[in-house]
Amino acid sequence: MTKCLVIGASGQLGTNLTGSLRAKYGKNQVVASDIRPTKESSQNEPFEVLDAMDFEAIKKVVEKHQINVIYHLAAILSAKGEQNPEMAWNLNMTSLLHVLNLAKENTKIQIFWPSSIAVFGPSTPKDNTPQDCVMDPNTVYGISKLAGERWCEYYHKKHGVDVRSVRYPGLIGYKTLPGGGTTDYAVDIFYKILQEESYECFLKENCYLPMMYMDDAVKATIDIMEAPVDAINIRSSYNLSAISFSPKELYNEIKNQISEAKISYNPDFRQAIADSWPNSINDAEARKDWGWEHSFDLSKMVQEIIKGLKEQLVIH
Ligand code: AKB
Repeated sequence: MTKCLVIGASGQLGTNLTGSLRAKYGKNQVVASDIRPTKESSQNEPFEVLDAMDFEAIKKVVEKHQINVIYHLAAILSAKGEQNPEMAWNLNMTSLLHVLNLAKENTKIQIFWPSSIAVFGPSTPKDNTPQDCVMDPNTVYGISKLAGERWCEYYHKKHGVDVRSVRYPGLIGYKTLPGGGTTDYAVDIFYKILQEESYECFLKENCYLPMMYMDDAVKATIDIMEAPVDAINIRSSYNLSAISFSPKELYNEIKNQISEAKISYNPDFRQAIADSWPNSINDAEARKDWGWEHSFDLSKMVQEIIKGLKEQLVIH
């Protein structure tokens, strides 16, 4: 019987993933955890306050709830990581090594750990970026994700740990706000346009980045974890792709539905991060090995977000 622990359950992906895992396996089969309780955590039971930097605390929660699957999502993302590189490196690496070491002690525990398109860098081929190519990340977040991928493969080969991973593109959802990423503009734009009719974008209008709607990201995460063990041929991390667009294309799609929408561009330090990442990703291996397919294109995603956010913000 699957019993999951989600570390970082109050974050953007964590909130959505926890909900879907509970719908699938049952509420009590999925323990949510985060560094501090949130307003909602009393309705989010089972919930544990858990510091991902504390090995003994993670071990205690795993033993208490007899966890056999850990989704370790806690991390500092690209933009925030550049403000405090040492803290980003420490959190991203130490917490990953804690869950890998736990699974090394008990190989019945399966691990999901997210990597990112941030593992790529300025010398990486920009278009249709292959699974294996030059990787020279120049953000601390990207460096930690690339190092993390090497650790995952190492723990699988040396210690038989069943760790699985995907390189997420920018994730776009409306239920929870992202925090500290470079692709966050693609979420912020919806809130600002619905509330204030205009948005000032921190990236250039023609800056293409790989992106994915949250429902697709959750589906990919559950699909890779449920795939038979011999289908998983890549133990570092799989390229994963859905859509690629620029701020201008996203804005045009939103304007089709909200004619008053306005945008201006004022690129900041995040532009250099975006410039170092691919425009689009080749995810043939994920499609071949475990049957990955995305469902949301740009227009379907925009419709879904505007509808959902209007209900959430009570705008008519
Ligand atoms: C970020 O922008 O830092 C993240 C990512 C692409 O991993 N959304």
